[in-house]
Amino acid sequence: PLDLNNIQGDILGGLPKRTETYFFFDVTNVDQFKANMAQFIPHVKTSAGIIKDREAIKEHKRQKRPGLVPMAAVNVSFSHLGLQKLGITDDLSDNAFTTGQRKDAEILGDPGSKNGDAFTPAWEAPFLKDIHGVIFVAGDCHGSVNKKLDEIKHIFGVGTSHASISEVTHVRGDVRPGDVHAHEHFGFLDGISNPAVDQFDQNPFPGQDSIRPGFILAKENGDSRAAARPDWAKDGSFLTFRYLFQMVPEFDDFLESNPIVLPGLSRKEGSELLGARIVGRWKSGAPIEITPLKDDPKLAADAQRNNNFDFGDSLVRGDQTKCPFAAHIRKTYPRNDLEGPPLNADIDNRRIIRRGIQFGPEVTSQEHHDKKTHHGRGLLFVCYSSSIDDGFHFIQESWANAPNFPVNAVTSAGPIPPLDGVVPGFDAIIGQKVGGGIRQISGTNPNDPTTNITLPDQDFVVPRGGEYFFSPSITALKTKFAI
Ligand code: N7H
Repeated sequence: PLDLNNIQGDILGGLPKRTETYFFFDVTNVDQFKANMAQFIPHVKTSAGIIKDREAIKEHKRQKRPGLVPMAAVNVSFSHLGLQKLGITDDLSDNAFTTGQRKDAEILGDPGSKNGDAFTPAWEAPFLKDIHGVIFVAGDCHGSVNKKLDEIKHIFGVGTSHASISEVTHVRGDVRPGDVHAHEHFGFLDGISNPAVDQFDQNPFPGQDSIRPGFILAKENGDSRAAARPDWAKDGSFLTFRYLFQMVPEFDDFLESNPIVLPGLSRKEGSELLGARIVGRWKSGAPIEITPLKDDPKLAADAQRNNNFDFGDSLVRGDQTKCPFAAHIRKTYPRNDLEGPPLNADIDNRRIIRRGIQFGPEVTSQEHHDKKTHHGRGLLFVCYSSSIDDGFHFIQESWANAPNFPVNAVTSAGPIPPLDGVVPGFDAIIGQKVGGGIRQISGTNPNDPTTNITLPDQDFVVPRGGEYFFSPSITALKTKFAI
């Protein structure tokens, strides 16, 4: 069985949160840092601790107590530069991690500028600097989180002459207010589909495929790179952080200006349908593969049904009537497009566990009126996997950014022949136009799956920073990162 006391809590379980602060730091005094770590490690919330927290939250609800359970949970993660700084030279066997995200940004398709061979992404200044690690604190309210973060900063002497780390920057995420608290800024319910991890998630929901723990945790069953990795990497996981800004008024304007025209649909319903076909789910969370023409909030709220679908053998038939190939959830987890005949591919190594949180204010009436973003908002995207090369990096480069995917997927019998006239196009949510090609998606109109729609030049999601990290086990923290 997995040792849940040894695994950081955000990986399996997820830190319960209404707000979360990511504190990015550099190590400035290695010996002092390792000494401070001994005091810090007891603060790190484990996956076993998360199970207890969940029970406390359930009990609080059962007793109908007012408000939220006060809590603040801490995790820590290190970049490749951070490991180097600490004198940890073992190869964790992941190219993206070793390269670092700033250098990987060109391949990811992030906007930026080139000077000779050197590419500089158009990111916020702090993320262009070296970052050694990130300490993040999640909790029920700003008060709880700030208090905990102050305690942690105190341990490392931040801001004093005996400091062992210095702040590079910090960013705060907050779930959205009121009814939309579980929805991201475009308005869609998030956090519905994550893989179930064997030995942790005991009762997966229908359609929530289980994967072996080694696809998320290093050196566990399923980790194809296990042999190449040092012993201390066991039960750690790679954390991908992306600072993603969302152009919400522009996205809304695009939907409003391009409603899908179908008999019986009002213009507003046509716009909602376009949004649903771009994402693959209605704003409620209901999957369009099950309910293609009309939202179904009851289905959306039913965990037994809201993930229980796949895209069938539609690839063989070239069918995107119910859900476009380019829909965000189909691009990022193509289910039976690859797992079904004729490919029968195993894509468990492409699964990621997502743990994001929103940042920034609600859209103001001024922005709505101007159809233009004036205030930064979006998603602090975080995901875990036992390989960034196979997980986030691959999904972004080879699926979301690739107009032909999944039509050009290669089978053991060779590539699938192009479907008649169908080039699926980019993932309109996160796909980036590498090389400046025209951004199109097909299949937005259920009545005419081959019609293309051209997306505006301005991406709806704009990356403004990020880094790749490794979240070590508690044993590794004690033996490699502390004295
Ligand atoms: Fe996505 N969105 O609001 O449109 N995502 N995502 N994502 N995403 C998902 O199923 C969104 C991003 C995945 O198993 C939902 O829980 C936005 C990145 C994967 O069926 C919604 C941003 C990557 C899934 C969104 C963003 C992914 C998924 C449906 C950026 C990885 C699960 C809710 C601002 C490269 C697919 C749900 C499955 C679901 C949105 C980013 C990947 C609504 C706005 C960078 C694997």
